Amino acid sequence: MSTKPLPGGSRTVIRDRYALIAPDSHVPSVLPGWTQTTAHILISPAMGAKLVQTYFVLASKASGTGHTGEDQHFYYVLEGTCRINGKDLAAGHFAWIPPGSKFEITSSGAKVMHFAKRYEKLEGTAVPAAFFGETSKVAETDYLGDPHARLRTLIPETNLGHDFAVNIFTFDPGATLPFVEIHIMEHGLLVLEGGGIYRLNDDWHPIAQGDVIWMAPYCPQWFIAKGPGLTRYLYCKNVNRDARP
Ligand code: UGY
Ligand code: MN
Repeated sequence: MSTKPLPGGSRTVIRDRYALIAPDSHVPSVLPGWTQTTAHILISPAMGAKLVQTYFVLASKASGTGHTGEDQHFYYVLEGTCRINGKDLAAGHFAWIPPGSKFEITSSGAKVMHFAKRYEKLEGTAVPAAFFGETSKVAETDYLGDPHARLRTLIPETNLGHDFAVNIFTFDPGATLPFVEIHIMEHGLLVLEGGGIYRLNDDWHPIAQGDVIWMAPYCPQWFIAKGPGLTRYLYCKNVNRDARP
């Protein structure tokens, strides 16, 4: 049985305050500096976001080079292996590259989720150095006291030099966000596994692995995980700054 939507149908919706982008809607972009790579720019300022979230599919002999400029970059390896600025990374590994830095990626096959956001300097704090990490080495903590909803914080938010969080949420079947959140921070999100029902603004959407969600500031948001297995999503959030425009 096919899971493809009927012609002319898709779960993808683009609204003023949020977007849900299902994998069947992806269209590749050609990006300068990249070879043997398919880039899907899924969230961007063109839809009203302040961040850019891009899904890269690197084929054999793929490479990408460039400069972060005023942005910081976060790379999360979903599948395969690649080398970023001299460091070998496998699935579940990640890299944070500061603004004002060169980046160089090579691979012979990988799928990578990329977040970019303009870095906001805070008086009196240093711009952090580039770092690399592995999801399995980051401890999980219960989210607001709920052992069935657990969070891994991949960027050390306690360092006020960082203005960007990237976290992985893991939900047991039936676990929920504890309340309908409304906050000034913006999110970009990728469902890594599992699924459930996401409330976005005044709409409730079924979501599944591979879905990407953009939540604008103040977009009401809530989630319940379906099961039978775990649900995990990777998401980013602006933090540690006065987020007023
Ligand atoms: O960090 C957060 O704001 C998180 N609880 N939001 C979310 O998962 N939609
Ligand atoms: Mn939130």
